[in-house]
Amino acid sequence: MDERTSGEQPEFRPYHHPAAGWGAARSVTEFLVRERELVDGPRAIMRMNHENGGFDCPGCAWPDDTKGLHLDICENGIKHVTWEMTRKRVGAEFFAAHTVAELSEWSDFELEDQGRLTEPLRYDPGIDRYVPISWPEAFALFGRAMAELDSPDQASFYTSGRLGNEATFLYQLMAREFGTNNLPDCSNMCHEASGRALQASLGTGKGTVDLKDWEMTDALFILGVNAASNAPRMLTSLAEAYRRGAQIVHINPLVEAAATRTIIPHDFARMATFKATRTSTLNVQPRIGGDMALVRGMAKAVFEEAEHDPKAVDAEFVDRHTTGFDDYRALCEATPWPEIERQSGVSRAVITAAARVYCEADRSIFSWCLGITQHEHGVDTVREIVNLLLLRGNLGREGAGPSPVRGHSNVQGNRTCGIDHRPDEAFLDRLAEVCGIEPPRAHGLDTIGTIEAMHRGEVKVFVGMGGNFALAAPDTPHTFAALRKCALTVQVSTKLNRSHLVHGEQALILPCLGRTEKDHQRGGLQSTSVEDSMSMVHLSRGMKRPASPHLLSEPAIIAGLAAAALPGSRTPWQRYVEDYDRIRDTMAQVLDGFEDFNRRVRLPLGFRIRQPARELIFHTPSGRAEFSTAELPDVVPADGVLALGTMRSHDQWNTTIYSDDDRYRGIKNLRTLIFMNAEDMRDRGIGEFDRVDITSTARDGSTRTLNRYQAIPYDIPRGCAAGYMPEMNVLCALGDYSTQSDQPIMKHVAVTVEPSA
Ligand SMILES: Nc1nc2c(c(=O)[nH]1)N[C@H]1C(S)=C(S)[C@@H](COP(=O)(O)OP(=O)(O)OC[C@H]3O[C@@H](n4cnc5c(=O)[nH]c(N)nc54)[C@H](O)[C@@H]3O)O[C@H]1N2
Ligand SMILES: Nc1nc2c(c(=O)[nH]1)N[C@H]1C(S)=C(S)[C@@H](COP(=O)(O)OP(=O)(O)OC[C@H]3O[C@@H](n4cnc5c(=O)[nH]c(N)nc54)[C@H](O)[C@@H]3O)O[C@H]1N2
Ligand SMILES: [Mo]
Repeated sequence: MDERTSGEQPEFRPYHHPAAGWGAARSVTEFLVRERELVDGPRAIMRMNHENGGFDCPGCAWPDDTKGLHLDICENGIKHVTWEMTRKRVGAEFFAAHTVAELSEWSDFELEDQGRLTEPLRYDPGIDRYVPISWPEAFALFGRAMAELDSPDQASFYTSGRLGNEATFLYQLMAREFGTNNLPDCSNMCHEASGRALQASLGTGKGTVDLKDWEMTDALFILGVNAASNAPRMLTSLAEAYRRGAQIVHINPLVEAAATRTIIPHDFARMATFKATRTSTLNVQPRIGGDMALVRGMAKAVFEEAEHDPKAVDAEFVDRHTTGFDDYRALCEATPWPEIERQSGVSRAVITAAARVYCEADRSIFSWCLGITQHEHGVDTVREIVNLLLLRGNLGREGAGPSPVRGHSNVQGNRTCGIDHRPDEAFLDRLAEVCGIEPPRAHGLDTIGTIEAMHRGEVKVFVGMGGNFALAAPDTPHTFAALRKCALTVQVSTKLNRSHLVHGEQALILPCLGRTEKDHQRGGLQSTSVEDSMSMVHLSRGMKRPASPHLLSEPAIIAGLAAAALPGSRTPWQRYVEDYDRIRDTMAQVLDGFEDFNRRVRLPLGFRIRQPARELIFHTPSGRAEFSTAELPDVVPADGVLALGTMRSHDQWNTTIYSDDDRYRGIKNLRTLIFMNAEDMRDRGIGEFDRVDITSTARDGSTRTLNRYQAIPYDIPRGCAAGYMPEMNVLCALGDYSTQSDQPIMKHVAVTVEPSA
């Protein structure tokens, strides 16, 4: 696959400038020029994330500024929107000119760089090419393949977190009416651990805070997120917090750009004078996987503090709202400091300093992303974070609580609206009653389960509603082989990607409208709704002419597929598509918190889904917030082994690579790299840019190797290493998923590194 060499020499020069600011402005301009979008790009960008009448930035799930700030945009959001709005097109002539075998040799960058897909395509095995097919024929082909299945569970329906709420609802309805809960989604690889932990601790799968809380908090603890690249609008909140005198503690094996200084994107005065604001008051660098021990240590320090200051623990809150406190205190007391230091990789002095910040703050927020979740013990770690919050009553009041940073712009909405392979009974009951279907009750397959079932020949039809399943999932060759065993693969996409080339016996590419584009249906111009990381639901309306007249909206594609697969269905598929208000009316009856959906979603900022835990109502077995008491896992790698975390560069969006640069980490023209501690390099006789072979060993003892990567000495704890997804998925064994969350362990891969022969 991809060793995209631009021909230019790789460079590494540690980055000392503030995040965002002029570097970001220059990068955006270069990008707009390359995508030939100088005219429409800026106009569209001004319409992004606006209350009333704009479209939701498809970039990330960070909430929109509520103060009507009319330039709440960021470098990566702009790149992401521009990527969708490119003028380049990939149509029938292109596919006539290239066989799939030939395209398989192209890099992922080259594939997406062909531009927007323009018409539905079917794979023709006789000529190994994709050829045009009409929409009705495409739907009929799908219907025939579905009719041939022996059981509904032989189909699996993947969602990437872009899909709007209305399409999401139709998609899960189609799957369940057909008879399966096989609804894998990208959050199986992302925040499954957060959802399960918060559900167990607080009886809600989501965070409880919103942006106003961020504005009021005294202390922010940011764990395992590279905000400057992946949630850049968080920089604004960090800079504002710093200016107001709040404490900001970053917990990350790498000191990422957001943990230093920033010039926030719309702060023109500061852009002009190059004045940066600090975005950190303390940086703590645990070893990879060391967060749970670190948080346990902070809790232990809080208990120690409580010996001379009884107010360190909020006894009244603990008493009234929680259960399991005594066991948790006993566990913290029984966990010795040397073990905490060894497992976290952080000294007692530093852990105590972080705990002091926590004790001195009246209100604290803990925010985290993949650095916490993509581990074997991700659920336990999130629960440990909640334990620490509960100790000081940091829940159910302003400026305090848990705040996971979600990934895709609507990944949280997907789950809310029914994408869940383990749906709860109450939801299914309501779906049955309102929609007149008999949904299956058995749990379905998630992402890993789907790949395993394809291998066994048990899943034969795969539908990818967005995303790039082939590259996003772990164990690349193994996942490819699984997809190739399918009878039919269907990809609903905006651009050409690897998942189109790694296909089943039959294959369809169904091109859809992007979020920036006008969606005309019989009932007029349609909007769709999305939910951000902080549970705000609001409308998004495209304003650009569609990339091609042959595109359909995602709801229309789902309705077409559903009608073909469900002959005799009484669901009014076409009526739903004519006017999305009708979908919303049904959703209002099925989904908790969506009452009066059509009216409330049209309020200027939309509406916030009620969060019971925020109001100290806990849908847990005990009816209280529950402390957890898990043992600390052993995360210290064996001698000679490194714990490798796979992550994103600054210039990529998951499987979409914009360039081979990673500005904030000082990298140019290189993705096939591994960041290592300088002493770990010296021990192995490896110098900067030296070629190395990286070998992972899976739990089952099998090994996987990437050859001729280049080593970069980096400020990362000994025993830890980092490199880029999706390339490094080759090293992640399919079987190595968390026993707690079923999430692939993408941040803690055991590897050995040696100089290439
Ligand atoms: N521009 C852009 N924005 C994006 C995306 C994108 O690809 N590009 N992707 C979106 C998606 S789907 C998601 S889920 C999010 C992902 O957002 P992030 O979670 O920021 O994603 P990663 O790049 O995987 O970075 C993981 C971070 O965790 C740190 N880390 C690794 N291991 C550990 C650990 O053991 N402990 C701690 N404390 N930290 C650790 C890494 O150093 C890194 O800073 O971003 C979303 N936003
Ligand atoms: N090793 C490793 N692997 C990882 C991760 C990691 O940290 N490490 N992170 C994981 C995470 S958090 C995630 S979320 C997954 C990402 O997994 P996915 O969501 O499956 O992948 P993306 O790269 O976001 O998908 C990009 C494709 O989506 C399509 N697309 C874009 N916009 C639209 C649209 O509006 N509609 C439709 N229908 N299609 C559209 C385009 O064709 C584009 O090629 O990757 C996971 N994989
Ligand atoms: Mo994600």
